[in-house]
Parts: sequence; structure tokens; C-alpha cells
Amino acid sequence: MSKNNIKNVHARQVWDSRGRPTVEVEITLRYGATGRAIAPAGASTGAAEVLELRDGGMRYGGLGVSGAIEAVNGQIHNLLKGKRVDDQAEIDRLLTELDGTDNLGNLGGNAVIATSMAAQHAAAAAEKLPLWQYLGIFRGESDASTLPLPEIQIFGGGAHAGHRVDIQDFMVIAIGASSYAQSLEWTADVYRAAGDIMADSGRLQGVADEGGFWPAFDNNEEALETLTRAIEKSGHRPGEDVAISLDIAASEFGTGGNYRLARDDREFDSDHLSGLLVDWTERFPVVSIEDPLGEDDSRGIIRFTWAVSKRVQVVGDDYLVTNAERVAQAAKDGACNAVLIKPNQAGTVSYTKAAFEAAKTAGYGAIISARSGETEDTTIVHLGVGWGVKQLKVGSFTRSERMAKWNEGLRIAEAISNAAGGSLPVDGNLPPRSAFPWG
Ligand code: 2PG
Ligand code: MG
Repeated sequence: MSKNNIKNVHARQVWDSRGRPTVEVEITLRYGATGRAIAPAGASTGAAEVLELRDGGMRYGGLGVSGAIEAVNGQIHNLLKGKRVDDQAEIDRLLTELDGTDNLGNLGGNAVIATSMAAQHAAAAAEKLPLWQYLGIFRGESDASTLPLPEIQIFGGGAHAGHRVDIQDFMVIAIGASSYAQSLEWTADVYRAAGDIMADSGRLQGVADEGGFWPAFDNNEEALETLTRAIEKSGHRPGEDVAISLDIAASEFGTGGNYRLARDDREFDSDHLSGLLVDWTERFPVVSIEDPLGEDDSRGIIRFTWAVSKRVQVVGDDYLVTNAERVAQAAKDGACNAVLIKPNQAGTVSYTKAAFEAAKTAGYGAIISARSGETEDTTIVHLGVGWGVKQLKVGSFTRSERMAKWNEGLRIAEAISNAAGGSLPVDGNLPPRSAFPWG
């Protein structure tokens, strides 16, 4: 028996940022080191994500997770007791083998991802290291030459705001910032300026699911105009210092290549929606667009990528679902040039890592991302820094389930900077700035 042997795997029900039950797993090792992680939950989920096991029935509006918790405390505990925690690939292999389905439908993707991430934390704790450092030192996985560049929501829409506007995320990326801390400061400036503009126009109405301002706009484009104005008002140069990033989450408002922007009262086929988005990238300082077309619209995504990929990051989220094979296929097809990395879409840490590796092999950008339903869990920040992922998406710049992650990044940035004898730059690995048409 070594310090790395698992003694106990325990799950409990905790609550997420939408007030819904979720699964927390705590793994205790032979000599007392522990690792803990909580499963997040999406709202605009991709059809090919692993299955989140919910109880159904009356209690908690059907959203209970007692089945997933039982799976951890019973089958998963029995499976992992005595196993070595420092072999993450083997733990994840055992978990997926025990489940026996492609989508983790038996044990529940929520049970499995919380266990898998808790195991990573426990392995780091056995070495008395934070996870980001453990991954870098023991696995040699980090290039640690840069920190991830934050992508931060200012207005939330789509499924996260009662479809008040159709586009889901209006975000900013401080592309001109020279450090992680500075990128947060500049975002805070834009957030304040956006709040002032909303208040002055009588449109300040509260916040969406991820904490961004509730989008009280007459149409989708007005949100873009307001965000550009907010960047200007904050004293930063749009497209030079701070740029815009959008998550269209188009599967939420269209299937079969037919789309409807309800707020604009307009219908689009795939090429027309593409055309609208291309137009936005030319008129506004947009450097990144996620899920521009529906997850079932490969042709549209390929055509859109072809049109803009030299100057805009085209991100697959619902389309690629953090799946290595899908990323490799997309690279062959010429669909997207970047992938969103969400551990609970993939189901295990190893599958998540495989998707990130596939992105690197394809020369794709990568953004490690939280979900719209979140908690105080900061695992994604550790994986992002530990693996050397270049961008980080966590939602807005308010509310503690979001700030927990931005702030964890500050602690890590400070630790790395101290060790390196100077602050590390942020480098999102975005398309070259000289290629942007504005500014
Ligand atoms: C997304 C995420 C986060 P959800 O679509 O990228 O914004 O949303 O977790 O609801 O899938
Ligand atoms: Mg998305």
C-alpha cells in the first residue's frame, strides 16, 4: 500500500449556481490526502455529449441526482478502492468500462466526471502540490510559457436568458493585455462601462444564468453595438486592446439548416445566417465565433470556416462536444479552427485531454470552458494551466461561481510569475491581428 492507494470514494449532493442539485465526489487516499470535485451542468447542451443522469419524478423538479450519487458510493467506490490514484488513464478506463455504454448512461456522466476530476486532485494532493503544478511537474504536460487568455461574458442571451435575444454569449477578450491580471482589469472596465450604458438607457434589468447583464435589447445587433460602445467608453481600443467574442449557440434556434432569429423576427437558411455573421465580423471587432451554425449543419460550418478562418477563430462546442474523433474529423473537413474543451461533455479527464491533444495535432485553438450551471469548483483552471490550454471561458465577471475561477487563475499566475521571476504573458493563440478588417 502506498500513499497513492485509494481508500474511499464518497459522493454527496451539493447545489449549483442555478439552485439545482449536483454531484460532489471526494476521494480519500491511504495516508489521508484527499481530492474533491463537483460536476457542472450545461443548458445549451450538444446532442452528442455524455449523459447527465437525473432522477426524474417530482422531487427537485425531476433534477435530483440520487442515482448518480448511489453509483459513486456503491459501484464506483467498490471499483476504485485500493487502486492507484496516480494512473489517471487507468482510472478513467476502469470507469468507462464499468459503465459499458458510449454516453456513460449507466453510471451517469455527472457521477463519472466528478470522480475522474476528484482523482486528479487526490493524485496532486498526495504529492502536496496544487493540480496545475502536479500536471506540469509530474506529467510534463505544461509548456507554462503563457497563461490562458480569458474570454468573459458581458451580456448573456439564448437559453441562459429566456431567449431574450437569440445569440447566447456576448463576450470580450482583452487581446492587447500583457498579463492575465491585466486582462481581468480591462474586462472589469468594460463590464462597468456596459453597466453604465444599460443604466443610462433604462435597460438595466438583472443578470442572465452566467452572470452577464440581462440582454434588454430590441435586436441582436444592438447588443453588439452596445458592447462595442462599452469597450470604447471603458477607455480601451475596440479590436486593439479588447475584442468581441460571440457564442451563437445556433442549435438553439435552428435545425436542418433553417434558423429563426426570433428577436429580429427573421428567418435564415444556412448561407444567409453565415452571411449575417460574416457581416458582423467585418463591422464589429469580433475575433471569435462559437457554434456559428447548428450542430447538424456541417456543410454550413465548413462554408463559414472557409470564409473567415484566416481572421476569426471559429469554435466548435455543441458541434465537437470535446470529442477527439470529432476534432480529427473536423480538421479533415475544414470545419472550425478551434475547439471548446468542457470536461463534462467528454465524461472523463482522459477523454478531455485527448480532445485537447487532437486540437493541438490539428493545429486548432483550444478554450477550456465552464458550463452555465457551475459551482465553486476550479478544476478547469488547473487543467487549463497544467495542460497549457491557451484560452479560458468561465462566463461573466460577476457571481462567485465565476469569480472563484478567475481568482484561482490570479493565484496560479502569481505563483508561476514568482517562480519565473516576472509575470508571464497571456497568449490566446488567436488569428493574427493584422488580418482584422477594422481598427
Ligand atoms: C456554452 C456553455 C457556456 P452551456 O454553450 O458554451 O456558455 O453553455 O453550459 O449551457 O452549454
Ligand atoms: Mg457554447
